[in-house]
Amino acid sequence: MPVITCIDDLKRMHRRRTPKMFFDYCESGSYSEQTFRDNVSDFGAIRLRQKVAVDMAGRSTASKMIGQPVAMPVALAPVGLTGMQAADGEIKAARAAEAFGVPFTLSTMSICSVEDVAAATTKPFWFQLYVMRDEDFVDQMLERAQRASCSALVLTLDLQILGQRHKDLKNGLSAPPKLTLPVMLDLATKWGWGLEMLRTRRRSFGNIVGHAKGVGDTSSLMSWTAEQFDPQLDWKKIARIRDKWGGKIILKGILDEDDARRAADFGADAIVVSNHGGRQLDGALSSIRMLPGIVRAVGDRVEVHMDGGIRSGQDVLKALAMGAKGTYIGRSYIYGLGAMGEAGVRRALEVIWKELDISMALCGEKDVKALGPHNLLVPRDFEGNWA
Ligand code: HOC
Repeated sequence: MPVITCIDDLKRMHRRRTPKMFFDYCESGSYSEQTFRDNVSDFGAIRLRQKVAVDMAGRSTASKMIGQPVAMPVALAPVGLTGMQAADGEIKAARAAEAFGVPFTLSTMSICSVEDVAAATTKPFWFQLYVMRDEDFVDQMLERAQRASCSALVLTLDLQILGQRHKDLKNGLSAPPKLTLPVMLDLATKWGWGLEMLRTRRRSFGNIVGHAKGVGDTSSLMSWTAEQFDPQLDWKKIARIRDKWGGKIILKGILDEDDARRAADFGADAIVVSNHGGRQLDGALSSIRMLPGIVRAVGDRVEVHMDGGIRSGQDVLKALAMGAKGTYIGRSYIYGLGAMGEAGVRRALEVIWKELDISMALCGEKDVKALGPHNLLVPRDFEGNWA
């Protein structure tokens, strides 16, 4: 077993172990992938301010996200097709998150259904929903998430239409994979993955099969979703969903200060500053670059979270110091899942937690809630040169 010291180690193992089409699904952005790359590289432009001779005993990363206690302010983001990275992937990720004490968010486009995950866990998780034209589907999903005792609804707003990811088209992404010659040659080297997949019955879209007639694989799902994502999404529709849900609601995909102010007026419990991991509007600025302006725009009127590009505890520290009250990791835990299943997700969380804890200490901070701009060195033009 190789020694795993950082998220990149898990990524290398994930690449070796998982079919190319699913690794690529995870490791891609839309079109030129500019925004996908910027999400990661812009974290590198921010530096941490080192402090010495400060009492570091009794540090704490514990905090709250939307009022719920978390071991560290890092949730597992909703990721489509997680159950294709490893058999029963959503269940494994949810269990790892539960054991660690951080929220798990189940995607509408998951392989394990909301009922599967509820049956395999003991604490409430969060459910992510797309706004679809088919109100019956939306309402049924809300009811299913309510029955599963999900403790927050994460409503994705930046996917009214699917951004094109070249790799998925070139690979013929499907779930389960269609057995073309290149796929079979690839699977021949990924037999551990294949054996696990043969042992589970969950190989298609658990939340959708049964509702969308004829939708059994990703190619059909692509057409179904292309028709279903609601191009006429507006705040009235968001309000309808909020009223039907009646619980905590997090609006995900905010990248603009006016939109953030609108979400605060709307009364969201939190917003997620996000460009969908660089998978939607290619050319949008990175989440971390947009975060400070959005935090200033909304003040304390709504809790601000962020996702996009977090690959280390240092990145988490930077986002929190820039004003986020919570962060999400997507690819960072998917690498772990693809590498080692549930143990890999746990490992990803441990790596990030340890990096966060040690970096906090070296910045002279004992409490994650006390992080702020005083911990950072940010280039003067970090925000301002993109007017
Ligand atoms: C085949 C799935 O959030 C993503 C997901 C949404 C995918 C919908 C179609 O891939 O970014």
